[in-house]
Amino acid sequence: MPLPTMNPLRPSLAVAMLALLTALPAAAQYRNADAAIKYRQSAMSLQNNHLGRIFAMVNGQAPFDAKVMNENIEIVSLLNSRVQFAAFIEGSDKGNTRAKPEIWAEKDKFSAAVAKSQDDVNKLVAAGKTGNLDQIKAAAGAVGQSCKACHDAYQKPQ
Ligand code: ASC
Repeated sequence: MPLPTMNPLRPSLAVAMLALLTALPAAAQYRNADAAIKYRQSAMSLQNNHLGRIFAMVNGQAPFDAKVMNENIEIVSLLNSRVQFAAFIEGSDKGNTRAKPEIWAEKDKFSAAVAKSQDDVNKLVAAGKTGNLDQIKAAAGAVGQSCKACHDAYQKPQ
């Protein structure tokens, strides 16, 4: 009996498989919605901590040290660009979370707010590299404002 010949993938099937491959990991990285909620709360907590160290230097409550400043900016940048916003997966609007349903209902607006925050963090990274405290101060202020704008719009009050 001849071996069945493999049909080349139909383009539509290939596209569907690609879509599945790229869509799967986002949800599959978390055991369930609660795990995604905990993950993003952990990221938020770390961002708050490292932003706190940045603001302490910017506001003169801690001595300015460019190396320490850049280490903290680097951590915020990593969390903001790769960690924090990966965890707002479908179905994680319910549970022990202050995330408002608008995050999922107005995805484009939320994505724009996320992009703005990442843009501001990128500017802080650039400012950090200059080592100039005034420039860092201005850029950190903008990051603080975009954090606040997003929380005002998308975080239920405590
Ligand atoms: C932080 C933090 C925020 C912002 C915001 C700035 O460090 O956790 O949410 O800065 O408070 O206004």
